[in-house]
Amino acid sequence: MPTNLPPDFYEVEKRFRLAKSPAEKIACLEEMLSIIPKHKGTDHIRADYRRQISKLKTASKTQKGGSIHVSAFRIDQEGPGQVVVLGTTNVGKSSLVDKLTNATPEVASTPYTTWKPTPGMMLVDNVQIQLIDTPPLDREYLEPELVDLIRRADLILLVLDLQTYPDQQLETTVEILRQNRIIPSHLKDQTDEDQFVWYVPVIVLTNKCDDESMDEICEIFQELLEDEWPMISISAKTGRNLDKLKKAVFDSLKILRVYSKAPDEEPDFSQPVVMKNGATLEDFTKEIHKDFHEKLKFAKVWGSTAFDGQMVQRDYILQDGDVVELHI
Ligand SMILES: Nc1nc2c(ncn2[C@@H]2O[C@H](COP(=O)(O)OP(=O)(O)OP(=O)(O)O)[C@@H](O)[C@H]2O)c(=O)[nH]1
Ligand SMILES: [Mg+2]
Repeated sequence: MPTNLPPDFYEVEKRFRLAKSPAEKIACLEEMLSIIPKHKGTDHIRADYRRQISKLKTASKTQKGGSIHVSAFRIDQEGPGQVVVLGTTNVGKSSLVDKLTNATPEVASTPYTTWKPTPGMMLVDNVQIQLIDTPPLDREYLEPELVDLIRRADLILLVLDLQTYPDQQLETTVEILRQNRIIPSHLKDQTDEDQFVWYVPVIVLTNKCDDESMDEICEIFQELLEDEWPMISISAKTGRNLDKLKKAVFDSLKILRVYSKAPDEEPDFSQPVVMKNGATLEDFTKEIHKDFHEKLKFAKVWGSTAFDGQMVQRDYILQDGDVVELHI
């Protein structure tokens, strides 16, 4: 990447990295193309942006053309993972997604309200995590595409209504999942079937634990399960323990945040690059731009396992909160 780029280029580039839709991405790339100085040194970058624009345009045309059926159950991952909110009817799945994300799924006291999944983004500190509200799990019928969605998920939030036989709901839900060869990953050791099954991490949420008066029932329920399940009691209605839930989701996805900075500048802590635990500096350069990946000379890191400004190699394992300055 040329070093003499105007500051507004970096602003647009940041927006591009955060852009969700193809249209937004195309708009940012076109803006970057108009800002970037036109000379020999930038030829390959400009060509790269043009290629990306035409790819995105072709992809969106194919979708608009109507020749491809886009199912409501096919939800592209946004952010570092897909978290599926599951449970039997009326337990408060839609209420939870409504409370925690920018989505507004329908909530109603009557059963079987939700009939298609609705994704929304939940802000945890400075990271947007995708939650998906789903139709109720039912012994009678389970949409095959919902099964696929669950199998692909990075985490299941299994919602129970604490006020209506939560033990039966848990049993029903786990049985339905098992019938579809989906096993909570913490039960892996107790499972004989190790072929053709999908292990997905699960956190049980005992919902409708609106205030202290519900704590006793919740504790009894927890004891009943002998701490076998990762469990948090929450209230989608009053917001109880939702911060605890957000932290548990973040931890479960096993992710870390890295901040890039230019020499002699402060990092922007509102714009992390989110990576999987165990990611290296090499992986980080790929996220930023292929030029950094190919031409990296050295990098300086500020963070918990590096002393301030320490020079590190490509195999350096990044830590949550690291600030990285790349030099090419
Ligand atoms: N008291 C209390 N009621 C809640 C809470 N969360 C949801 N509800 C109520 O429970 C009912 C069902 O809520 P929904 O969010 O529609 O439940 P759902 O699980 O999405 O239901 P389906 O779409 O049918 O599967 C509504 O009347 C909500 O107001 C909660 O934390 N406390
Ligand atoms: Mg619903």
